[in-house]
Amino acid sequence: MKVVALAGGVGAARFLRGLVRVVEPADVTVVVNTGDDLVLHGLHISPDLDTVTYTLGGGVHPEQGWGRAGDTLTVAAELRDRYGAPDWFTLGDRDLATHLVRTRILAEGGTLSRATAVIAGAWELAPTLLPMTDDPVTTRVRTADGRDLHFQRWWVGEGAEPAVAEVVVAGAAEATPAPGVLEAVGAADVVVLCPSNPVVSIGPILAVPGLRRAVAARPVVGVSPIVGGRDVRGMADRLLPAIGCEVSADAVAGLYADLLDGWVVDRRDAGLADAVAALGCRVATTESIMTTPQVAASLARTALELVAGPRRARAC
Ligand code: FO1
Repeated sequence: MKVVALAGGVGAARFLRGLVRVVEPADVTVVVNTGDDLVLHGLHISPDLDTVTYTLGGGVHPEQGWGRAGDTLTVAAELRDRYGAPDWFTLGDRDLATHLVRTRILAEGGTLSRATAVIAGAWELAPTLLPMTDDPVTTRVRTADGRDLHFQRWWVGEGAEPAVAEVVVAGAAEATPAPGVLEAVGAADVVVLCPSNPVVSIGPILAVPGLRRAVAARPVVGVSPIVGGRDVRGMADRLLPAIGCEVSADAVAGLYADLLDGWVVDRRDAGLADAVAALGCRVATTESIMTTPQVAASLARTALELVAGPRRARAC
C-alpha cells in the first residue's frame, strides 16, 4: 500500500514512527512542512524535516521530540558567552552538523530536496522524505500588538505568549511542489494528514499551489491533533482562533472537509463523532496520545483501515 503522509513536527514524527510499523517503510513518502525553516548563525535550519528525520532515524531527543538525543551544547555556549550571538533557539552540537551539511549543499547551488535526500540517506531512512517545496516559504505570525514575527520567533522566542491576529504563509502562492511530491500523491493509495498543527504545519503544505487539488483526488484520512478541546503540543489553541476555527477535533476536520474521507479522533472526543460524521466523513475513535510506538502503530492502523475500504462518494 503506497502511503503519502503530510507532516509537520513532533506529533507527526511520533505518528510516522507508528505508521512505518504497519506499512512497508519503503512504501511511505513523507511530504514535510518547510514554513518553519529559518536561517540562524548563517545556517539553514529545517525544524520539521529534521524532527521527522531524527525520529524515523532513531536519533531524536526522546523527551523534547526535536533535536538530537544525547546532544551537547558546547558550540551554543561559546556562541552565547564569547560572541554574544542570539541564543533563543537552542542548536545542539550534533544538530549543528545537520544544518552545516544542508547549508553547504544549498550554498553549492543544491536544492532543499537534494539536501534532504543527502541527510535522509545518511540516516538510512527507508521512507522517502520530501520538502513540500524547494522554494522559500516562511510562516509568519502577526501578533495582536502589531508585530510581524517568524513563526519560530513567536513559538520559541516568545513562548507562544503574544496573542495572534493573523498567520501568513509568505511565499506559498509563488511556490511549486518539490520534485516528486505531485507524483507521489498521484500514486498514493492513501494520503494521511498526520496529527500536526492545521495552521502552521498541514496548512502551509496544502497552500503550495497544486497540492490541495492533488490530495483531494486521492483517498484521504486525517488524525485529529486536538484532544479534548486542547491541542497536545500547546500551540494550536493559540493559533486556531486566528483563522476563526474552534479548538476541537470536529472543527479541525471542518478545515479539511473538502479532502477528508475519514477522520480519527481521540477516544476522549467520542462525543464529537456524530459532528464529524455530519461532514460526510467516516470517523473512528481510538487512543491518540502516542506514549509509545505501539500506540502510534495502532493509531496508524486505525486511520488506514478507516479509508482502506471502497471509497464512498465524498459528501464532506
Ligand atoms: N523548540 C523549542 O521550544 N526551543 C528550542 O530552542 C528549539 C530549538 C530547535 C532546534 C532545532 C529544531 O529542529 C527544532 C527546535 N525546536 C525548539 C522545536 C521547534 O520549534 C518545533 O518543534 C517545530 O518547529 C514545531 O513543529
